[in-house]
Amino acid sequence: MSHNHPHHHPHHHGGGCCGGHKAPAIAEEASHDFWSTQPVAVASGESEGVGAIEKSKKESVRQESYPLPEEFEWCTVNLENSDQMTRLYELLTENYVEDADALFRFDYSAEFLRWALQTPGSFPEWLVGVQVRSSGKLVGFISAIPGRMRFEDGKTVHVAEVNFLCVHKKLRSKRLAPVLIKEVTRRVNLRGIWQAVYTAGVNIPWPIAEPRYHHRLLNVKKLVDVGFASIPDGSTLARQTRLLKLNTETGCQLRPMERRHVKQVSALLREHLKKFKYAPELSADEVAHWLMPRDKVVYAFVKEDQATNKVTDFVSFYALPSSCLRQPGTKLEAAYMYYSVATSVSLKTLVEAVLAVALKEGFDVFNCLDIMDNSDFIEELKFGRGDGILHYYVYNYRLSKHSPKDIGLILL
Ligand code: MYA
Repeated sequence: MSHNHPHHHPHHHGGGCCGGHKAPAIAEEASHDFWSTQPVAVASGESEGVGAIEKSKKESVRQESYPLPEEFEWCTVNLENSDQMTRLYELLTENYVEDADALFRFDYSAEFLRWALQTPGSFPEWLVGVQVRSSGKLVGFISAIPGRMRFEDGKTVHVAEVNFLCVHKKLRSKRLAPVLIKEVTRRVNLRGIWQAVYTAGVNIPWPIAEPRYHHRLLNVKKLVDVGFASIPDGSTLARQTRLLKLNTETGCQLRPMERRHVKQVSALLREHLKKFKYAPELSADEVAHWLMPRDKVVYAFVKEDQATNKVTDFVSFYALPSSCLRQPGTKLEAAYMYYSVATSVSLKTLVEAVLAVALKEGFDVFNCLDIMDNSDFIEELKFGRGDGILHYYVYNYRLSKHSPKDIGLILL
């Protein structure tokens, strides 16, 4: 049952097929035919040279789409059209991010994709597809949604948040990804936006932070059965299960977030995000979009003061299952820590309480990155160090290298 792999298998979000740990040591010196032509750079000293790399130039944005190989054509994916939604769902469930050992592949649900991509102010033409001309089959995709970021120089910048870059397995290594990236850049520029943020498992020029995933095992037996975790040498399943038994009597009363909480939650979050050097600025509408509970997609809970009914704390997570590739039909149900703010109790207490909720809701594992204040609870609550590294990037803005603690943004 055990093998000499670290306790937890990697399963990193937003990553390429190889985790940072598997990338060759010379990765950063490798030549990058595409990335070496792009406005990406890290500032050398503390906030030295921080700011936009290329000036905006709306007149010189290309008006026509970039050319594709003859057999393909561009399309815009409309998630309200059930046929197009199905085609996107299938492309991603069959071809999106896998862990380094090819045991798991992300299985973002259709409802999740609607939540992630139909956001306040989003632009339909930013959901960019590549299809086969003769059959209409979707074989490539990249998405962007609008947002605002506050960077280390204190400036607030309109950005695109880029995600779900995917090329069908049969069409890999043909340089389609750079065309998708250039095309989404063009469409973003046409809306007058010149910066972007994105995360990936791959190490490309230049990550501004490299946090690591940590995993709190909830259903130990299942995680061992599917190969996500293994029993340490000399231990047993029963022993590990006992060791990882959750405290379900935290005394911390959480209740599902409702519409009426949005204003207070927004104020708490806005204040909290000021602590970080790289953080989103979220309007109340955006907070409602990102945090109002949606079954099997996003879960958010508030803690209210007993006497005044004021919201003092909130905690949230999103649901992202993965297909277990060696056990067709089996899904690994993973919860991912999302935005949370603790003021009346410790973050540890809040997370401990929400772990019990996640277990009750049927999640097998609860994941988080060591960003924001998460190192305050990672060890005490028995999260295990994963081997997935998530790289944070920014396009066309020079920033200095950040410690994971300075990161205040969570992309899906
Ligand atoms: S991260 C999730 C990425 N998706 C996956 O990992 C799913 C599984 N893999 C695939 O579908 C393919 O392997 C992909 C590459 C599509 C990833 N980010 O076409 P190629 C560079 C950026 O021959 P393929 C996410 O969604 C690579 O270094 N670049 O390769 C965030 C090389 O360039 P260079 C990447 O394997 C996306 C070139 O592509 C990534 O067939 C943020 C090779 O192209 C990657 N994850 O396809 C995108 N992987 O030679 C950037 C490979 O220079 C957004 N490459 O090294 C930038 C901002 C744009 C908006 C700007 C607005 C102002």
